[in-house]
Amino acid sequence: MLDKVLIANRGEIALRILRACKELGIKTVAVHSTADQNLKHVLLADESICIGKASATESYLNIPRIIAAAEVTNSIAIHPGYGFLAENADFAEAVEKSGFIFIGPTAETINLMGDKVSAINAMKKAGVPCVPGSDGPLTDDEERNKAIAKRIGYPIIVKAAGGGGGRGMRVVRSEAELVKAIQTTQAEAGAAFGNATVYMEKFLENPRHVEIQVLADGQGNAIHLGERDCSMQRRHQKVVEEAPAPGVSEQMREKIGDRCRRACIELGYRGAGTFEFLYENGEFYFIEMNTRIQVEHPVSEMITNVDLIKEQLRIAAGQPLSIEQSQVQIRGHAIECRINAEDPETFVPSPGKINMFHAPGGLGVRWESHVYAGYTVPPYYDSMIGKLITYGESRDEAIARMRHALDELVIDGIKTNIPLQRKIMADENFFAGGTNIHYLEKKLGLA
Ligand code: MV4
Repeated sequence: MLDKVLIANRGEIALRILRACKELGIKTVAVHSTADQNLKHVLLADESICIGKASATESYLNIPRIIAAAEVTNSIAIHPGYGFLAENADFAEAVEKSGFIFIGPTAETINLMGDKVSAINAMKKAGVPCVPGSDGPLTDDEERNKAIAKRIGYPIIVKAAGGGGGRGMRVVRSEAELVKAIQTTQAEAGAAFGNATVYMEKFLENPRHVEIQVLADGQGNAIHLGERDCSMQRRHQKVVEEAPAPGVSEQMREKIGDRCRRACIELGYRGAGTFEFLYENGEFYFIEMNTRIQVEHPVSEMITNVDLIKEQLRIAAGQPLSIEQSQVQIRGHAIECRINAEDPETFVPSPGKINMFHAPGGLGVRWESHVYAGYTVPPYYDSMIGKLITYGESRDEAIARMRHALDELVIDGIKTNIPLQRKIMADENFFAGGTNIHYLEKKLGLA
């Protein structure tokens, strides 16, 4: 096993990684900004190092500082968590060139998936179903672009190859708008991502966001752990996630999961990964692959009993996967509510000191958070301060547990989105299951 792991992240995911390391007998190094010396995982780690000022660019995004911290602590490997440097190929490369293990895929794989055009091409080749599209970058040939759009059929969407996660996209509903839309998206993409490459897809009007979790050891073994439905979102920020996705049958799951599993083997993928799909009328359409552990990984853990972080650590240590596909059993249902320090109506961040704090509990209730009574939520980072996950034998049971767990959870002194989560858990359409990516914004009167 790895002797010592440096955790290059903060908040709940840093604590989650620390717990997995402790279970495996791995020593831990916490790196933190000047604003984060009182983070729970910093206090619990074997060693901790301040790597810079509060601003993320000076600390959690500062590659030389993080590598220097790994050097002075004799760390073996670096876990990037999610966000920050998790999908930065230059970081993965710098880590490996400095003689440490990057807990994730190779820099080459991160680059391949970071360019959405090359990711789609690789997936198409590997037999993963994709959205009908341009199958490559658009050129400056206006007639060619019009012909592609005509073949796909309007409405289409123009997307930046360097974008992803909702940045750099434009919907086009008729040929009259096409040329200008491509030019504008190219200009924006060049400015935002330093890459003006754009491509085209059929625009799906009312899809759900369903993603497949995979694990691969880079030694020829890969498994899928079923799907998650992440359609309950606002402005590309997920609010509620669940697994399995309502209405996805075991046969559909096995079919799409096997495609993802085989693609991992064909690509030589290593680590945890997520295949993002749009799901409409019973069909899956690949859009992007995430090469990191994701915020919502616990719902997959709850229905499979596989510890995804421990598997990441084992894979990084060069061990083969501890389970094969036939041992992955999906059982029950799990729901995750993201808990944010923000105004539940305006979504304005609400940092500050937590006075009273009570964690929920009981059978099938999991609280993933670094916060405690007396903790001050700093204003410099993401407003997510915890994740409440419930498990049940059925979806109804998971929802019932979430309702009472939200009632038990007390975070006093700052504003949180707990009232919004209670509203969602009381929503009849959420209860019915299968709402699409536009549902929450419509419910809130924002779309
Ligand atoms: C789409 C789409 C409809 N059709 N692609 C937004 C985030 C990025 N990952 C891809 N996105 C979308 N791509 C086609 N061909 C609609 C979206 C989309 C979306 C996707 C997932 C979750 C939330 C979303 C919100 C708005 C739009």
